[in-house]
Amino acid sequence: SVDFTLSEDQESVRNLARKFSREVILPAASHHDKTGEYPVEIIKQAWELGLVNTHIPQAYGGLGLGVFDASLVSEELAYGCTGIQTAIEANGLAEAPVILAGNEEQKKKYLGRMTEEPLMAGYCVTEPGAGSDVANAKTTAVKHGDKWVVNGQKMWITNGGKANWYFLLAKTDPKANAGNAFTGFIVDADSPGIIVGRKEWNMGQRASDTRGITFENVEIPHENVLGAVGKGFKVAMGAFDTTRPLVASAAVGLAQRALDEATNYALERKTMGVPIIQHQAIAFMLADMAIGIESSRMMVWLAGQMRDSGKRNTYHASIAKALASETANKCAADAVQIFGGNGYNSEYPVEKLMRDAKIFMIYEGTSQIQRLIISRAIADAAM
Ligand code: CO8
Ligand code: FAD
Repeated sequence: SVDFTLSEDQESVRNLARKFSREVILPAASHHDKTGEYPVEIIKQAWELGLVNTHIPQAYGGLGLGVFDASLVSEELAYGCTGIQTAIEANGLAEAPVILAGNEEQKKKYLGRMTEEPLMAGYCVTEPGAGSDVANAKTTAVKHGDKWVVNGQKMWITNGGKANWYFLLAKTDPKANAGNAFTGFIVDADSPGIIVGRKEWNMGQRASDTRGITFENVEIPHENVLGAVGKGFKVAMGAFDTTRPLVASAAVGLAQRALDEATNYALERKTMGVPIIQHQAIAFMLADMAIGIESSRMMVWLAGQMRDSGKRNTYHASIAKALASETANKCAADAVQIFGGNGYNSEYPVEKLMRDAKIFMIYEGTSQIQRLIISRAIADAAM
């Protein structure tokens, strides 16, 4: 049977996130966008409410929310500001490989501390020369006794300058195929040899901290290997099955915000003697936004529900991610259109939405990479 009615617990966590987002995140969004200041106080407050690290299992002090429930939270947080939401959810991305592949000690140590203190974490996979093509990443880890020595460069790391620890993907067998060449590690951010780059000044989501990280002879104890040596690629990819639906839900939150802003504006603004919402050209743009939002949210819920029930959801996660991110871009661009000249100006909220939306088609796998994954699944199913 299929039932989309939310339980009382789900309603209550969604309402908590909604209230926090509208009362705390949304009013501060413009400031953090203009200054690029990292939203430390907001993240602390969100952490106290249990809205950060939502996936950490109860055994390690977290709420242990599934992807479906977490998507209700991330959509709401994103409604207020996707820059702030990304900073928060990047913790979830760093934690996902630990939840998937970590042993008891690693989970206690690294997940446990996230629920004891408002700390941040980062996921270090992308490099200056390899983003979509993860298999081409060059950072190496070489074993010396009971330590691994890491050299290389990571790029575009969210929470790069704020993290207490990183998930790191490094090549441990350069001659093997992708599935056997990489190992996942947990790295303490204060390890000697880690050089954190400058904060990148991006088109949007400026509250989020994105940096390059250089590893120069960084020593990692063997006990920080995540899962089996050589099997890190699947650990890194497996995390996306959790996080791509959540990135998609954040895009839905942004799209919903664009629709709400555009609707309110269209009811107020008058031309040719009537509110512009009475021009069908405008009203139909709102209708198209709703079509995109409702269908994207359903795909997020499906991909999340599949993950939570233990089904392989890679194909559905990619559909949700591509659909929601492209919907967000269309909705934000149409909201700017509906606002006319005001839409192009930073005194109004929608130009920020348009700048913030673009990254959803790039990070966590570009729209082209989602189509690669989807089309490979189609071909596999047909064979
Ligand atoms: N689960 C388990 N195993 C997997 C998965 C998966 N989802 N996907 C692939 N594998 C396995 C394959 O089965 C294969 O195994 P085997 O060797 O045993 O057959 C092995 O991994 C290699 O897979 P492929 O042959 O498919 O590898 P390819 O190199 O051909 O292609 C992709 C892989 C799909 C192109 C992959 O490299 C990819 O997804 N690229 C995009 C990378 C990406 O998404 N990067 C995002 C970085 S993080 C980020 O952007 C964070 C943004 C901020 C977020 C904040 C909010 C969350
Ligand atoms: P490329 O891979 O060089 O792609 C360039 C273009 O070619 C794209 O349009 C792409 O879609 C297309 N393309 C590439 N390969 C194919 C193909 N096979 N078929 C068709 N088209 C193709 N990474 C992390 O590891 N951790 C993070 O926390 C993180 N946060 C990020 C935050 C921000 C703000 C940004 C900008 C990036 C972040 N990333 C992070 C990196 C992000 O995941 C990559 O930028 C993204 O995966 C694309 O990789 P790339 O930039 O190397 O582009």
